[in-house]
Amino acid sequence: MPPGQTLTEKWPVLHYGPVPRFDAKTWEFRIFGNIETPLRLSWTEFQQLSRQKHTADMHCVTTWSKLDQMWEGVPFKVIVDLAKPKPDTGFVIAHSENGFTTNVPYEDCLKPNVLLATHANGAELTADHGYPLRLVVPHLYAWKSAKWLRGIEFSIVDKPGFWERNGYHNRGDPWTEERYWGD
Ligand SMILES: Nc1nc2c(c(=O)[nH]1)N[C@H]1C(S)=C(S)[C@@H](COP(=O)(O)O)O[C@H]1N2
Ligand SMILES: [Mo]
Repeated sequence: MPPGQTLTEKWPVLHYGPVPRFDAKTWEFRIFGNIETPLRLSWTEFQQLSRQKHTADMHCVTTWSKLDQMWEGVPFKVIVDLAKPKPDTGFVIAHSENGFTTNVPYEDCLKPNVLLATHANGAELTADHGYPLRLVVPHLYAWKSAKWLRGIEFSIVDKPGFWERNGYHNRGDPWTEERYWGD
């Protein structure tokens, strides 16, 4: 366990704001920014992308950790191969419903267990946990694992997101307790 974390058996729900409704007819996924191939995918198209399963622990900055989450979804690498980010790409900005964003260094997104997940522990994500799609960056605090994901932006410059502008650390490594701004 990372320092200062406490094990939880149940899976807490944590986010700011309301749980959005999903409509497969109007949902689209945008891949944009500093890339060769901007794309918009419908829900049907998104579901045809290749998939993987990864088991990983989940660490929330409020000190709970949930071990051995089994995630299933589209590896971040699949998005990179479609998008073809330009060599000066430094950051990834995850865009979710209701304007929520979070920023992740590009190289953190290239770790093999970073997923755009549709399933957790063998079942479709529930609405509370991000249905139909969430980012999972297991080696950073869970606020980087944006629920209700609607797009991925590749950027040269960093763009701190919702929690990062509200006091959370810009990167959020649980092993070195990068919890809050100034840590
Ligand atoms: N869209 C969105 N995603 C979000 C958040 C949020 O406020 N909005 N909160 C984050 C935080 S702080 C945590 S700890 C995890 C919690 O995920 P869970 O509710 O599935 O446990 O979601 C993250 N993803
Ligand atoms: Mo969190």
